[in-house]
Amino acid sequence: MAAIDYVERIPNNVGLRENRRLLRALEEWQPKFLEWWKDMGPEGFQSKDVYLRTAVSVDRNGWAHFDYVQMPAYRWGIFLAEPEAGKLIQFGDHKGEPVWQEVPGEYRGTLRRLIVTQGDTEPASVEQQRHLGRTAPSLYDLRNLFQVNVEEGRHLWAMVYLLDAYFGRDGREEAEALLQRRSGDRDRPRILGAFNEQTPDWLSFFMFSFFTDRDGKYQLAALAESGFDPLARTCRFMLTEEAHHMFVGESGVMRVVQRACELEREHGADGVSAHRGIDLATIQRYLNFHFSVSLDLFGSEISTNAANFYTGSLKGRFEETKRDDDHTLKTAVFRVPAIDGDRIATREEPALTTLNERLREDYIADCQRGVNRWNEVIRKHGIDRELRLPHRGFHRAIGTFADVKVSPDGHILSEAEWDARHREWLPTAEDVAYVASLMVPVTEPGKFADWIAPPARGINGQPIEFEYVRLG
Ligand code: BYC
Ligand code: FE
Ligand code: FE
Repeated sequence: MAAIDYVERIPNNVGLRENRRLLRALEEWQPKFLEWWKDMGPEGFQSKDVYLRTAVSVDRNGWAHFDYVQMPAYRWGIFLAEPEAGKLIQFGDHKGEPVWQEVPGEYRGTLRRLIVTQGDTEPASVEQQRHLGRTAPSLYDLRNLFQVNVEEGRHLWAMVYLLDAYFGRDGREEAEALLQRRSGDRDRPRILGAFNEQTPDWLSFFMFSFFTDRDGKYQLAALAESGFDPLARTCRFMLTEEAHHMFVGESGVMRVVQRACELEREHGADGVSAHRGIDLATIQRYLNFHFSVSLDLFGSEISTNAANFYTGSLKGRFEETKRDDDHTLKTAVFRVPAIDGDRIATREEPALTTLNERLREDYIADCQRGVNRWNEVIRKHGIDRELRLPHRGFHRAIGTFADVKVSPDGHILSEAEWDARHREWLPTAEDVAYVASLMVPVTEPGKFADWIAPPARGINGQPIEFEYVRLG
């Protein structure tokens, strides 16, 4: 009986009820997850009612479900996009074979590692954001933060499902380890760099959701092409949730930009901070930081790992099936950035080893579209300045640019030049302290902190002054 109860507590479309072994594994993992959520999830709001969207099924209607929920009672479930009958692998050495429903022995280690790396980022982001509830600029924003957090929790469930269902005992061990690493911990850090950085304030959170969740979009899209069908279907469903995270980031930054412009028009560029806004120069430095740290998440320009992922039909390109080529890339070449003395040039390389860079290029183009929309707001205020993505070599720690210093406009600098100027380009201790000083909670429905404009509309057709989180 307990097992049946439990099934009903995990919404799923994977036939959990019929799979006793998997059920037992998840049953053992769930209390540990909840323990982790209590320790490392949003601090201070666990018993508050939050107006959340819960996915209760993968069809259209499943999406429309909004209600007040206390976060620990959120129905973290396991959802895969619907299978496609007769689906064939679209790329790599196994192109044309039916997609796999089980893990091919030869790729077991590689696939597990990809899934663990993906899974590790999800709880990491929740840990990074756990203090932000205390300083939310409005109830609307507070609710959006929590929506993102519970969904990242669900993305962790999605990867744990794959580990438990397809990787036996070592999968179970990895599922445990995902709850044991901690963002920023010296001894047991999260796997990827950006997920050990701090998210100390809401401008960082919006930048993170815009830039780093967007890496999530591109990585998930590449994994959604995988020949391992359960992974592909899991990622396809996660992508639908990722869109909201990027919306939170893009609209959040846009509202900060809007406020900066309003204050600048009224009081001049130097008057923005006197009136508790965040000026465009500071926003630019935050942008530079989050963009560069997120670029590192794509790995090195030249990567045999990436080639092996592709050749093994495990991880494709963004929109693999829309590309007009042979989808094996054995003879193709691709130009990647390279350092040539004191300048940045390009070099032709076998396409297979450059796949990280290709994905990064698709990502950069997508980032640019968002930045253009921010610039549209600046232009509408009659201000003749722009936000810009820095050069891809700026402030990098992984790959070709890891050992050189590059300015935002793409020039290689000496250490001395870098030391003299990096304060213009990256958030300074003063910026961080100033932004921190703005982070006072605003909890009255319909009210917003001084440094951010209200959103254009509320959530799910509710008014902006709706009580999105009941704090009483
Ligand atoms: N930090 O061959 P290389 C998301 C390691 S975000 C630390 O160039 P590869 C989300 C690398 O592991 C999406 N280490 O890299 C967003 C390798 O180690 P080994 C997350 C790094 O393997 C917001 C070595 O350096 N998902 O979902 O081609 C909120 C050589 O590297 C880093 C994925 O990333 C780094 N930045 O590519 C919540 C997808 N970069 O082999 C969630 C799964 C590289 O020498 N992961 N290294 O021990 C992958 O596809 C690949 O592992 C990577 C790296 C693209 C990350
Ligand atoms: Fe996620
Ligand atoms: Fe996300």
